[in-house]
Amino acid sequence: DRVVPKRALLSVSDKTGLIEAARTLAGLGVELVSTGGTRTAIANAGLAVKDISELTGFPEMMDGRVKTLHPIVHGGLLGVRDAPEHAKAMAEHGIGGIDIVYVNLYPFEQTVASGAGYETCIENIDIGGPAMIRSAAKNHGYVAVCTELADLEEVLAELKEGGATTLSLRKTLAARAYARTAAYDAAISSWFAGALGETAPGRRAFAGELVQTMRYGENPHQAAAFYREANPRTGLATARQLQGKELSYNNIADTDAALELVSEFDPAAGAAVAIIKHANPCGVALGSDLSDAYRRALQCDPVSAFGGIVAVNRRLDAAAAREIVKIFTEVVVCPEADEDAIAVFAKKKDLRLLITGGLPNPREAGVLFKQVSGGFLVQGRDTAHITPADLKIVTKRQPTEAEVRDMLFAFTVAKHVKSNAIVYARDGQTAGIGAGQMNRKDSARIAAIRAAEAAEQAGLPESLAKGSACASDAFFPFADGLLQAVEAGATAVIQPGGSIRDQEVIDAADQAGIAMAFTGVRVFRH
Ligand code: 93A
Repeated sequence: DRVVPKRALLSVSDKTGLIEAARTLAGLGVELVSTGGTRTAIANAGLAVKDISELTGFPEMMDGRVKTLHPIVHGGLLGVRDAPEHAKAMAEHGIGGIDIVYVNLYPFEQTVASGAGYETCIENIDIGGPAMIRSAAKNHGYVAVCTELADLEEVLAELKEGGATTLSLRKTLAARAYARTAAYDAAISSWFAGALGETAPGRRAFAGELVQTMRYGENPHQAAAFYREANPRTGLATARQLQGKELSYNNIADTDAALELVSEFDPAAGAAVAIIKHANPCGVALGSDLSDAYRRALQCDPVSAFGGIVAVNRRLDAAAAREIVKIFTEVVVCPEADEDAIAVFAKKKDLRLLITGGLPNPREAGVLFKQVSGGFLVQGRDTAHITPADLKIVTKRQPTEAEVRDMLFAFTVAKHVKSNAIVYARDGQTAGIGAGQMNRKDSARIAAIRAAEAAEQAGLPESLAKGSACASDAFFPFADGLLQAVEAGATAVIQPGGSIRDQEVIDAADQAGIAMAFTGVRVFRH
């Protein structure tokens, strides 16, 4: 299972770290073979390196389109050393085995991202590179294939330790290699689809570039990875992590939920903070500034906020940072941050700080995927946005202006709460959130309990839901859920409407003397 490498083929566009790695390989007695530019770089560093043309007997030709596409190269990569027939063919045709391959591809993705024209993009489609990667990966029984510097460094570490590569590492590298070539081809096909004006959502399904493989997924026994789309919208995929451990699968999912929620609130209109736990918000608030918004968001459910994820909709300042670090927080995500805010977090080594460079646009069209057994569902993003003009007041009592503001705020939050969702909100602050229950009445009841407990914890005389607006993500099928909201202290209700028992629910609202608005739009989230 151990292979003592004699020859390595290096052919890289990104030459970062190349020389040092080449020097280590040479020092370990491995012969170096390279293509034009890579060979020149290595030779200029004073290392012995063979030109691929010396091996193939052919010059690089056609503007480099054909450099490594030759049986001498692919025979050396694919030959099964222990198979007598293969060994015979190798000997007969003068094919020497290649034991290590380090190839990173023409930068197609970067070329597209730079806005390059059609011809330039086409010229940056690497053919020989992926072919070598795929050959080497197939023959991982003998060949170690590296598609990025970190891979080669793992190989070098094994060589330094035991003078050979192990089968287990070669297998891991092969899996990574095919992930890389798959992502590369996906980027090409996705770019083509765009260039041809095709917008079928399925086209983008596999257009992912591997960002990170994780130690595990939702649970420790599940493998996981994070992929970035070829041209990602601003958000999690564009985030830069300034500190803290690597993000886990759940961290990424929750951070995304936090960011998508907070981006609903226009930063020009006010500061907003969302605290997320297990994919649901446990507190969301607007405020005079981010510190104020954070304190108000925290007040809704300080118990759940512990170990939560905080997203803000504005440039993060030091005062808000000082508020946030008062309790344990897993991740803070913001569009931008002041230097002194960053300095506050630096003292909390475990906290991950992410800066996205902007907010995702909640109105931007896009697609969502959900896997089902043997297939996947595709749907458009939920870009629903309700304004005062969309509201149909169905009760005798008209809502006050403040109630309308709270209704819209609560409904916006409800859009980001797992169904069945009930959200009580008052003065731009969530008072109680009921998420993920199988019936709406239970969600209303849980939200009411939260609002009462939050008041108790804050030493307030009455439930935070007193005088609140209550949002429901879908219609109330019966009056019971609405009555529950009334009992909790809501004076206004916002819901899609559309139940066959709407009239029953409207009558109950009139009887309770509250105001109710229909949105005509449902915001389920499962
Ligand atoms: O144009 S190619 O598709 N044809 C080839 O035969 C070939 N072989 C290696 N591109 C090819 N490569 C790529 O050249 C490698 O994947 C690498 O990205 C690049 C390295 O070229 P150089 O060593 O001249 O800088």
